Amino acid sequence: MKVWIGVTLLIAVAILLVMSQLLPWPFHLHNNDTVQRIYIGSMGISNQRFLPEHEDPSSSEFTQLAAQVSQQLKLIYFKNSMLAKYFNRNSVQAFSEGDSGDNSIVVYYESEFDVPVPERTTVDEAIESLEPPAESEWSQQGQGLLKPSDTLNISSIISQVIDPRLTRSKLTKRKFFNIHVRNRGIVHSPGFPDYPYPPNANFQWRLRAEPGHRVKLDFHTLILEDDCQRDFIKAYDSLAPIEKRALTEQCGNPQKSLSFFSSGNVMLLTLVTNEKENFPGFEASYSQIPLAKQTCPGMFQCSNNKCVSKTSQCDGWDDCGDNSDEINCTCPGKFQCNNNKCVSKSFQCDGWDHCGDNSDEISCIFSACTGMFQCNNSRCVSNTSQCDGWDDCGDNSDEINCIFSACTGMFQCNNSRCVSKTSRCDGWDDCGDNSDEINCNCTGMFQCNNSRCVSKTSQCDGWDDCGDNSDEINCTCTGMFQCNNNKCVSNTSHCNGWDDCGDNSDEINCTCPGMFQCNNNRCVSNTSQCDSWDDCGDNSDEINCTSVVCSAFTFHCSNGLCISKLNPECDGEQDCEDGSDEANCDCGTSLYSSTRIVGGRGANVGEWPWQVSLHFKGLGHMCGASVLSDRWLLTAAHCVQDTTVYKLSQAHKWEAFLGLQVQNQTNEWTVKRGVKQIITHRYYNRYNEDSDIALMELDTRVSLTQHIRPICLPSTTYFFPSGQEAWITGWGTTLQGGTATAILQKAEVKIINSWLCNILLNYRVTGNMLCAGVLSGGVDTCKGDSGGPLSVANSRGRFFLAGVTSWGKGCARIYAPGVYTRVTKYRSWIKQKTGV
Ligand code: 4AZ
Repeated sequence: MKVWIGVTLLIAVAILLVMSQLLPWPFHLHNNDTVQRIYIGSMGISNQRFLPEHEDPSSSEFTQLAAQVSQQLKLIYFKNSMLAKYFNRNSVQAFSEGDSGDNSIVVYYESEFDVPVPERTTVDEAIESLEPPAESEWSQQGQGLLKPSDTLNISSIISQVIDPRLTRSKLTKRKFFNIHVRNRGIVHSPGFPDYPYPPNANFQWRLRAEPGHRVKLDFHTLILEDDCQRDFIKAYDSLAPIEKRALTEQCGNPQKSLSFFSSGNVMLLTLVTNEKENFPGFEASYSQIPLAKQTCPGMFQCSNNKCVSKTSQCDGWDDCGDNSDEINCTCPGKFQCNNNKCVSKSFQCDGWDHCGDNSDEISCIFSACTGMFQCNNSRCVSNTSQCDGWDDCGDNSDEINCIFSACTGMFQCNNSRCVSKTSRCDGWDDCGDNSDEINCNCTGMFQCNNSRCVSKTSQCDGWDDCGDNSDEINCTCTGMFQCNNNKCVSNTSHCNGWDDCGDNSDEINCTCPGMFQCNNNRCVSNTSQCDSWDDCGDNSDEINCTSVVCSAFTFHCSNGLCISKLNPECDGEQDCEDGSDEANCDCGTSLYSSTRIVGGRGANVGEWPWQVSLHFKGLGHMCGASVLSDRWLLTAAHCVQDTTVYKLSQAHKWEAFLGLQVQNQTNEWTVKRGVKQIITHRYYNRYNEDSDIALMELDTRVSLTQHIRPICLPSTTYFFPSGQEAWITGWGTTLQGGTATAILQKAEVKIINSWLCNILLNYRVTGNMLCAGVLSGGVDTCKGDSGGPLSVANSRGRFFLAGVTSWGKGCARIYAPGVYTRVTKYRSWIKQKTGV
């Protein structure tokens, strides 16, 4: 075992060496053994008055005072032999009014040191424990360096090593904004809401309220990358990014409302981004509020004036909600975590996260675990933990390189774990390394490559019964056509224009000698081209025709002429001579049209601005709808049919919530409206759900914003091909028979061929319906989603309303796609009733 510990240590040292070359510049190694370390601090000065000129770094007042501060800081450092040895330079960043009356000022500065690697912690500690020198000390210390008149009365000092993410060498865009918070105003990330924020940026907004006031910052929108190590915003109760003064750090798309208060009259907001994936960013409003008088007797008063128990201070939890109970903390005799919690020093580097932010487990230098096994992550675990089949270390390092021991009465896995003998060859990886699933026998059955046993008839039936497709490889199809997925289909299926294989392999490499080959590979007569009939079934014989007769497959320009281009509307190119294909295109875009968000089922704020939640008074959310204009919504007719108990057809009983993301969480951008009238399609058939479409007119118009925007309506001839990706959204149930969700959900589905869908749904799909879903099941709309949109993006990323969520055979079942009202069929009706 010693050999292994030795090797592990060697590897660890090698990794550390390699890592040191990759670390951001403040920690870059200098002449082999020193690192540059940057400390950021603030200092209260009680014998200097803050002047408006001190805001301007180019003013003589700024430079003069900055020089004095640098000089005096240097003297403070020089009192400590270690700091004196490694000090490099100071630079003053900003000044603000002091707390203690007119004649005081606060200075914010950076100090740079070149520190030998082993001394980093000692220098960090020395910097963090700096105390303001007594006035009398200057006369001895200064010794001619400072004239008495130059001496600054330092009342407080706070300084700390800078967050390394703020000094990444790639942060090429560094910008400061000075904002006076006298009147309410807006601060937003560059480009918001039209463009994503820039990469590799370090933007700092310095917010200054009038003396005797606090700064209040309220976020309306915050949509950043999910990983805070990459992109984040951070607000500080200071004008400099001092960790101990951090009010909050945020990334991703937090759902809660975010409001922050400073304790004094300044606040710093920073946005730091890396080179990868840029998101819409943030928008926040700032204002100033007068400092409140003491109102929390016997308790701690938060900056937002909330009263919390005194024990809440510096306990590592944000009890105030604005983190003001967790700033300015010190931990005498203890280890101070990055979140300011104080934990015992013995918890440092013990392999467990006592801080809650893991800051007690980073920057650890490996030490020995006497009499115990040392994990690769430095944790010490009992020697018996080694090779017992369980990951006691947390990084599995106690379970690698094991020499096997016996598992009495059980099966021993290759990773040494013992599992029940019945785990062998049961098709499940009980060992965790699949060793219980190899070398299996399946008597009378087919043995899959993953060792599962399946019926012999499962072989070559076109379905992956094994789970690893091994029952579908090496198949031969005698007298039939063999698909790429090894399914056998009739020879006549080859090149018949239909995807009989399921993977379309019967429809590729087709030729049509002497005939016209359609895009779906079907062969049609040459005379079928441009005859205004869709002979191909995918209209490909009717596109790119020079002279076109108006038909069901052409776009009708407003001047009466027709063009054959498929879906020409709002594609950014003028196709009609009169430009009518590009008119009325202020629709179908969202905050997300320039960035693509993948993963996660919860929708982001502003991602589906046409989504509406329809509440029936007393019952809450019942159905979805789509915004068509500032006055009209489109929903499903079945949502507004009277039941024996509820008069759902009565307009005044409905409330429409626009710009909503989380049910019952309204905010500045959500709008609630009553409904003036409901127009149900007169051919709505409650027995087969044909014409399941209804319009709702709002009682008053809404303002269209980035959170409330119409979706584009497709023209009568707009074509949504099978296989095209579409998005379903809604607050409906996430399980059949389950409850509705609070957060708006989104999922990607595909348009399903109507002919196939009709077969799957027992011939109940009419021409006024459109199917969409995932044939393998698991993704679908369900109860409560009805009336909501089926949104499809065009070539320019602009969303068109392909369908209105209508019905289905249960929800999310295999081979049972959802059914949507086909909006193209109702385009003229919508125009006639609403003018939209
Ligand atoms: C419903 O009950 C419902 N899977 C809506 C859509 C679907 C099924 C049911 C489609 O409102």
